[in-house]
Amino acid sequence: MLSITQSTSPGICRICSAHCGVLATVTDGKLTKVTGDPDNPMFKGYTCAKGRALPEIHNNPARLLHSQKRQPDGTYAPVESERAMDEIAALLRELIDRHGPRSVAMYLGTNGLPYPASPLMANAFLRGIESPMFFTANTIDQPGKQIALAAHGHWLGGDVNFNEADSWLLVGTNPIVSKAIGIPGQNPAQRLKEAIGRGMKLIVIDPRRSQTAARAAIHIQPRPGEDASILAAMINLIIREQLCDTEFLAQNVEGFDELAEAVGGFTPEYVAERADVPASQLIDAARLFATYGTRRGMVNCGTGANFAMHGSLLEYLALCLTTICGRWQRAGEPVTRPNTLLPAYTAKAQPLPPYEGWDYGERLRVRGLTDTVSGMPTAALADEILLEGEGQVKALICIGGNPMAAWPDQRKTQRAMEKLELLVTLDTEMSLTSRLAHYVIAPKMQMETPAMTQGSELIKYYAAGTGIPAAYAQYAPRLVEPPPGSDLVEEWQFFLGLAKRMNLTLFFVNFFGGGGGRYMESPPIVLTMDADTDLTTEELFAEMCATARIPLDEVARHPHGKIFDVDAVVQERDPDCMARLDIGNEYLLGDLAVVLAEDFRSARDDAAFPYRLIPRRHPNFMNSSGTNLAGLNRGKPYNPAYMHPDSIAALGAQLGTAVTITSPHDSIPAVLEPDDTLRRDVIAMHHAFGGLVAEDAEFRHRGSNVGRLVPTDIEYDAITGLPRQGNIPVRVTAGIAG
Ligand SMILES: Nc1nc2c(c(=O)[nH]1)N[C@H]1C(S)=C(S)[C@@H](COP(=O)(O)OP(=O)(O)OC[C@H]3O[C@@H](n4cnc5c(=O)[nH]c(N)nc54)[C@H](O)[C@@H]3O)O[C@H]1N2
Ligand SMILES: Nc1nc2c(c(=O)[nH]1)N[C@H]1C(S)=C(S)[C@@H](COP(=O)(O)OP(=O)(O)OC[C@H]3O[C@@H](n4cnc5c(=O)[nH]c(N)nc54)[C@H](O)[C@@H]3O)O[C@H]1N2
Ligand code: SF4
Ligand SMILES: [Mo]
Repeated sequence: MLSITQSTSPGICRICSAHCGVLATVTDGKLTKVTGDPDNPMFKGYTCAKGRALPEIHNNPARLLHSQKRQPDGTYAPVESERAMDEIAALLRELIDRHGPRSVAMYLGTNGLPYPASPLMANAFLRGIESPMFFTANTIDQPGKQIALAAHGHWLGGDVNFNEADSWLLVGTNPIVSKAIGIPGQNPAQRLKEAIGRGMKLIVIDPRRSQTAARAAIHIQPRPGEDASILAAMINLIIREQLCDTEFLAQNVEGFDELAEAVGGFTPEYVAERADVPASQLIDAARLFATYGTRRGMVNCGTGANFAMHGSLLEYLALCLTTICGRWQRAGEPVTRPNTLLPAYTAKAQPLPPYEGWDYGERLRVRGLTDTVSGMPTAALADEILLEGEGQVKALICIGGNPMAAWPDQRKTQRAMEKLELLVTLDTEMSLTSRLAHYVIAPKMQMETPAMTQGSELIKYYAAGTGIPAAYAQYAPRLVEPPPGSDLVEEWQFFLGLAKRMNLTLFFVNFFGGGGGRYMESPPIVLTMDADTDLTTEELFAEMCATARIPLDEVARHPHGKIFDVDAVVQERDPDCMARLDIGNEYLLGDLAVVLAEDFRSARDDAAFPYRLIPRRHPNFMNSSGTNLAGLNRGKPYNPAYMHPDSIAALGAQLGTAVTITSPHDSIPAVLEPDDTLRRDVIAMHHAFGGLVAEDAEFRHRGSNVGRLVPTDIEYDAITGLPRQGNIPVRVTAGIAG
């Protein structure tokens, strides 16, 4: 008789930052089922399609079970991981000897998140070889968030709690799908339903009636790219109508007159024309946000709004709007995000003053860009690889990221990847980028490694409106063994392995604060690692949590996760505190003058590019991940070009028509799909699809690469280098250009 062993245990899905508590079933050593965990007090049984696909993700036939090495003929053959480390360490040593440490760069993508030790160890390794070239996906995401916080300062009392607020403003973000910001990511649809049931009024600014916008009390559906002018108009109106929190301003804020002056030109009528929305709606939104209810909420912006240029300004205006209305947690109120696996801290009703946010540290050789609080400008890394001369990048190590799918200017990116003397990816499959790599290191997957929620807590330092709004934590041990016969390494172990071979001493630093370490709530944990270091991931996690408010052992005693009874209340400000938040930053408000001077009419009426292409997230895919899984793609592995049905009809096209989408920079093939939630003058597409540059013909299987349409050196944020990845002017023509 066949004997079947089966067990079901609590685990954590870390595909996105929500970190849902799940139940994972392992049958005969294989992950066979993942469902929501009804006994998890935070998620109460919630998961999404991606989390439930974790078995398919782990057992994906395309998954790499051995690291791969490119052969002289361009094919790949398995290489033993220890051997790969020997060879890569030798190659790195040689490159550093020849070209200096700056020739080695690192890029950390979104799949650092599931493995909290991975980004820290990768960073320690790069510091160990003394290279400053550490890049992350953050600077092609919403780097303006950290720039704005540096210019504005932080409120040490922390965020207002969404779960208690009476109003909230969301700008170009769709948290019901993305779980990213504003509405707490822990079952956001349910959180919003509860809030609306309580009487909350949600305001959403989005050119698309997104899943979130559909539930809003006021949905402003503007032309894309007008968010800074809309926020400026709201601030202007709130100031003119004297709806500001004057007491809060008097005690805590400087720069009010500068802000009032800078927004003066943004009248409702002017912005109504620019944004193509009714002026009355802007007025209603401003009044509602400023006055409705007693427990009032905050403003959060997402990728949609951040990509349309002026991202740093936009994020700054969002903070200014929050601050003039006094929307921060006050003395005597509970702390919204009290830390659990992070150290306890004393929240105080006082500002942490602004700090240096950009124009320091390592200088890039292009576009005058520098290191910043949001990190090094990733959109310039391809240039750093292509540009010959002193300092040129010759080697790139990519951790859980996919430049060929996700970076702007795909053609340039491919030229750069092909030019590298050494490209190493740490990836679970032969991703687009891995297909150009010299070595692909095959890592363990989520359920094969221990898990904890510290990373999900940590993101609160990155932006207001993120992180877990409760003293919640969960720890889960390894739930399944890696597939039999496989040879897989955890990412952090790979870097330790390299360091040992290169005789490096590494300083692994876990810091708790914002501003890239400039703003610390508690001292960092520093671990020294060298040739004698012998650690398990479990031991490393224990070290990373050594200063936790709730000890990791205690958290582990509650396998379904627990909301701890933490009595954290915002304290009165220190009597000698003189710090102020700044809402008058000269540089960022200077960008508002640039917005005001824009010739929006010519841009709007440009017959050569009559549509604007905007981003949106796919519920079933995490950027480029998951598209090759039948359970997630449901027979549609590509990213359609969504257009309003009337606009499709006007083109004489229909569902499934193949078109060419052309920006001033480049063009891509795509498949049309009607979507009546869109404005008639926009096209929406998911990013991170498509093949390599020569594979356009496969667009019905691989989809289309939106980044192809985006130049990195024409329109970009002067501080972060973030190019215009949204609000892209395009035209659509039937048929595929040859
Ligand atoms: N045009 C346009 N461009 C954009 C965006 C947009 O909306 N429009 N969005 C931007 C944003 S917000 C971001 S964050 C970036 C994303 O940029 P990236 O992070 O570079 O891209 P991803 O597709 O998330 O890359 C994830 C990679 O991790 C691999 N992977 C999956 N699971 C694991 C694992 O368990 N371990 C490891 N080591 N690897 C794994 C996947 O196979 C994939 O290759 O793209 C940006 N680019
Ligand atoms: N399911 C899923 N979840 C994800 C991801 C994923 O790929 N899939 N990716 C993760 C990542 S890396 C990130 S950074 C977050 C992103 O999270 P979000 O920022 O919430 O991203 P989206 O869900 O695309 O929502 C962006 C919204 O902006 C709107 N928009 C587009 N252009 C404009 C504009 O010019 N102005 C305004 N006001 N709105 C505009 C779009 O219509 C869309 O509804 O999501 C994360 N979560
Ligand atoms: S919401 Fe995020 S963390 Fe939760 S199941 Fe889905 S992908 Fe996983
Ligand atoms: Mo992102």
